[in-house]
Amino acid sequence: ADARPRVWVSQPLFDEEIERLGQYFDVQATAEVTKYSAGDIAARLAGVDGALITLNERVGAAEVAGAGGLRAVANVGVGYNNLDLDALSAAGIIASNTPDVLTETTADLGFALLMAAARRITESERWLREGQWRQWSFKTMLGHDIHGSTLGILGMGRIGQGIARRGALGFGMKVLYHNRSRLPEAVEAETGARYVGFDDLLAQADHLVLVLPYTPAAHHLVNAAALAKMKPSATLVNIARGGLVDEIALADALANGRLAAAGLDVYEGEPNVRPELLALRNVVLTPHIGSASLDTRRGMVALAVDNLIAALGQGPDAGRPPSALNLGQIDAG
Ligand code: 8YV
Repeated sequence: ADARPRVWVSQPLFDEEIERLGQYFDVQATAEVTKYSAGDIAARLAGVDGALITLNERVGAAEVAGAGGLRAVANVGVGYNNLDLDALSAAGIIASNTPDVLTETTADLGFALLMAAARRITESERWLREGQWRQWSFKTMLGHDIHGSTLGILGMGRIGQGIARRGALGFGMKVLYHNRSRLPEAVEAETGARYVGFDDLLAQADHLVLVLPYTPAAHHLVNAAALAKMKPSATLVNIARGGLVDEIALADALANGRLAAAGLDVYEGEPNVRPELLALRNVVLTPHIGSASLDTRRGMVALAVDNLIAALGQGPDAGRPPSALNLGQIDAG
């Protein structure tokens, strides 16, 4: 019998990182992309000391109730709305995520969606491929400018700040942001962003990017009332979580000329995308690829592995605090 701590890895990741885990742990790897029920997750967690999971696996009170030996859950991803931190803390389980390593890659995708939506790039390509480009015309695919326009950022964490820099420094945009709290003046100066209230952000933005964490309080923050405050010429980009947007209201605004375009990487019912959105030409849809560059995905898994090694007190990282979300909240017991 192997006396080393046991670790479950919920999805196929990178082989070299599984091997690295294998230096310290008895690893239960997963060979195929797998969809788990809550019961499946509970059963897997019941037999291990640690778990490396993705946004697809929800871990809360029910999933850890029978997992007496579980001490650490490492989430591969910066967003952790799939974790019930209170339940994990109460059970003495260290939760960690992968901030920083994905910041610039995700900010890049936010900008790519903004540009594709405002300049109608995917719509143009589809039109061309459909053989509709029979004659050049002066009014073909007129979009809205990015340079010199006003960029609104809702949620000014690391990724929001990366988008602000791109807008201010690269495209000469006026950058406004709204956030739970105002940033220090030095950060505002360095990112070129100015703080405004939520309604002012909606009203003034030519392009609005959502980069805030999803919490129940933020559910459908961008609803019909919020969309009505935006300029009809505006674009909306969501690279955060689908639940932030009322997708029916968004599809309605896009279909009826109350919003020019949208770029979405995340959806309420992932991986299912609403037919109302699929039917629209003025929305760019990507399958949750914000952090999906090869280097960044490698970096995320490496950090999650480091976090697990540290949290379970193994190897050279023993004693290093993992990028933990709830260390201070755990009752030692
Ligand atoms: C990941 C993400 O693909 O980091 C996040 O919050 O949404 C993405 O980068 C996902 O979390 C993988 O688990």
